[in-house]
Amino acid sequence: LLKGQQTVALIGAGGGQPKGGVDHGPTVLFNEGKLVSQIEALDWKVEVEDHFPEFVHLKPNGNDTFGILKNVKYTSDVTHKIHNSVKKACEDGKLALTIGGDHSIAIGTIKLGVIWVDAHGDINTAESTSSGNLHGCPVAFVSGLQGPIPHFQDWLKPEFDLKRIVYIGLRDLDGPEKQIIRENNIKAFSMHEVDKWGIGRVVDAAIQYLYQTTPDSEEEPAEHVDGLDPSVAPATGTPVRGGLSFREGHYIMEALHQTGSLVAVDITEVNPELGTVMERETTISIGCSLVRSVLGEGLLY
Ligand code: HAR
Repeated sequence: LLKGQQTVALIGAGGGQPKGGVDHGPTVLFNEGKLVSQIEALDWKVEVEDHFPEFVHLKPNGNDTFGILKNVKYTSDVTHKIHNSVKKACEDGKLALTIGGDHSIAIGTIKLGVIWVDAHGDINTAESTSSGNLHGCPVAFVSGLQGPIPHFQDWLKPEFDLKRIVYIGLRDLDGPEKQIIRENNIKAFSMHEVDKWGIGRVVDAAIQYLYQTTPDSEEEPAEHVDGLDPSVAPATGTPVRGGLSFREGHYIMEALHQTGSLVAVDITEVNPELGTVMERETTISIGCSLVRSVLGEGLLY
């Protein structure tokens, strides 16, 4: 499994949307969650590249806007750095594991075929967004649905083909996002399909689909803790009821491990500043267990 890779490049990220706290996701998963030793216990080498200290200096400011979009230069700077780190890790044959942060970081991490596990589609453009939050936009940015935007246009090549993304767990799309998904024929399994077919069949179909559309067959799952139901991952900025169960979330990770084709993983939207002490701990611990799961914990063969 994951042939050839022995090293996880653990990349700490942050940035994007204005609710504080989510930037601390990597720090709490590393320190309180003891993520590094958990990964080492699964026989992987770990190289940590925590960008958080640099991002603190970049700091968003109120004037950093483009139309309704907020924190544009800041998010561009952050995602550009993450992009370089992920690219380098993949070129060196390491598994790039990026810990958010919010999911604007996908602007920097997205690559070949992607399984996007989330309550949200995050495919808004500058025109369709009603919040102006960049974490609602990364899929539009990387695919070119969004035209050139200051700062991003200096480095981002919007070449991602929308045939190479599959959504799982959707249940909170904005009206224009539904239209964008339908018009572009994007493969999507909402919670309705998860209920109807069960997680096993949905994940099989998602993987099959990507093998057809992504001939080089390398995958990246982007698991947002808000894909999970808030009862299992409560400390997150945009919780939506009716999500994936604890086991469904882990099943996805195990099944992706089994493909042997993973190049990168993103875990995002853990916000340690939200919720009660217990909700915070539950969410940190599920962030860590999703990582262990995608590295093969829990699989016998
Ligand atoms: N659709 C809303 C917006 O564009 C909310 C997006 C929230 N996205 C995430 N991703 N939390 O995980 O603002």
